[in-house]
Amino acid sequence: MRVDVVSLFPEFVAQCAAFGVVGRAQERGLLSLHGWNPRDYAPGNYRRVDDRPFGGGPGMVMLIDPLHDAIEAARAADPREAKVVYLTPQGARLTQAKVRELAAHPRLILLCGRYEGVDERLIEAEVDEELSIGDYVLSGGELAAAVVVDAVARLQEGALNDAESAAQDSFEHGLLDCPHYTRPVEHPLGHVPEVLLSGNHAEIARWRRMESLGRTWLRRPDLLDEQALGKADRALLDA
Ligand code: 6GU
Repeated sequence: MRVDVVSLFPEFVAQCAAFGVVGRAQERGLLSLHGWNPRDYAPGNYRRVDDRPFGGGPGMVMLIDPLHDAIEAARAADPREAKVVYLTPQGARLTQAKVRELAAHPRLILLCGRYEGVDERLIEAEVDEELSIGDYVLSGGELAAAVVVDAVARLQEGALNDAESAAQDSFEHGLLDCPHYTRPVEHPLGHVPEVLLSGNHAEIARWRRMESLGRTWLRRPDLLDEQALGKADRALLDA
């Protein structure tokens, strides 16, 4: 898929995507990332991209035209239709379900705001969806855009190795992951649960599922909706 990032700091998002699974996805041609700086579309020697808010108040608001021209330049760079996503704390919360939906688009344009925000008319005219990555305030949308890029890149077919795909599967069940252990079996900090050394794959699967359910119950009970608990879980709990 192709992702265009419209930002005053497009290199920042590119750096976040340069390593690990996401960097490899780019090398494999599964993700192409492009940056567009609204400052390059701002006129005059000052290359102004923001101005004071009408009605008064603190901070600055990003101007319509430099953002508009940057978005249109990004659109024109590829004939496929792009979904335009504005990263803002006012957006709907990003979930793994939303990530799966975004990852299926051939193109995304991620719009990052700075300052107090973006002129509302630009959002109304150009933006398809507003997304937030959580209930806290960041200085700009760049970190959130990097989060979206990472999450959609790893879902591209061929981005993950077998081992990584397996780990992905367990989270896709909507529960928290189980604990993991590796060598040595005995360590001053403790030893590895016996069941994991038993070679009994059915028992190991049951233990892992129980740990996932228990952790989710304790840490994130909000995730334990009707859908997450299937017949297999009832069977586990009854056993
Ligand atoms: Cl998408 N942007 C900003 N500036 N802050 C955030 C956010 C986005 N999501 C959570 N906090």
